[in-house]
Amino acid sequence: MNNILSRLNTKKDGEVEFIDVVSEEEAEMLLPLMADDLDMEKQYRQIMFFYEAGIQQVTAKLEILNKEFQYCNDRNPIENIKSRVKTSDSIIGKMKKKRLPLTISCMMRNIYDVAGVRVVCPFISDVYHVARMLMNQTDVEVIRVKDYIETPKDNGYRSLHLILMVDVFFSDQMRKVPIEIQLRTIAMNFWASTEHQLRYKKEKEFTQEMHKQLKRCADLMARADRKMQRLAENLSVE
Ligand code: 0O2
Repeated sequence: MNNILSRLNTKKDGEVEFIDVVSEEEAEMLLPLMADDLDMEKQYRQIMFFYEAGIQQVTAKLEILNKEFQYCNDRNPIENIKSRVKTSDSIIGKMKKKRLPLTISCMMRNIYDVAGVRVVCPFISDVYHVARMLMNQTDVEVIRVKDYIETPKDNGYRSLHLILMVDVFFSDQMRKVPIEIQLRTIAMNFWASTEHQLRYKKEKEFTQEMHKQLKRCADLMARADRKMQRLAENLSVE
């Protein structure tokens, strides 16, 4: 059995060392864009290119929606867009946690957030408006919606998560690329970004009290969002 990811040796600085090559059979099945005899490093780059192309496609769609809204409403429903391709370390960590075999085919079938786009909007209504506009496009297939705004996580995390399959046209074929889109307000993003930094301070113990305080901060952010939403509605800027 080919085990590509387990043969990627990630060095301390996050760089990936490539040790082996994938079989012709697996390359053909999973990566139809590739020539047969590419070495491991090129194969890994090809896969990441596939996801990056998906990110570019979604980002372009979002930018068009943002501009169109701007022309009609004199304001932007998107504050900023950030994207990333998951590091090999992070992919391997997630697959190990899910007890999945460390193969590329398994990664492609089970890990939907290799390509991720984060969209930050001013108001809650913008989050849902942008999500609806995106999901209604004919070359986009909605695989999963997790609404952590309607139902926040226990720790207070709020965001709207979509998994979309996006059609991307390459020189000789169309491929469906899975992308995770996280949409949230500026306040939700402030909380999530700072909470992430605190949680990853590994030298310090994350106590129950800290957990409680963070939950309170999340609730404060949510209250601010609701107030801003009401103001937007009163001023008819939604
Ligand atoms: P990173 O570095 O952001 O990529 P799945 O197997 O994907 O269905 P999972 O991973 O539980 O299950 O998916 P979920 O809950 O829909 O979303 C996971 C991602 O949401 C995380 O990615 C974070 O980006 C974000 N997220 C979820 N919960 C929290 C939270 O409590 N705080 C913060 N700051 N972000 C959160 P990763 O994979 O953890 O990492």
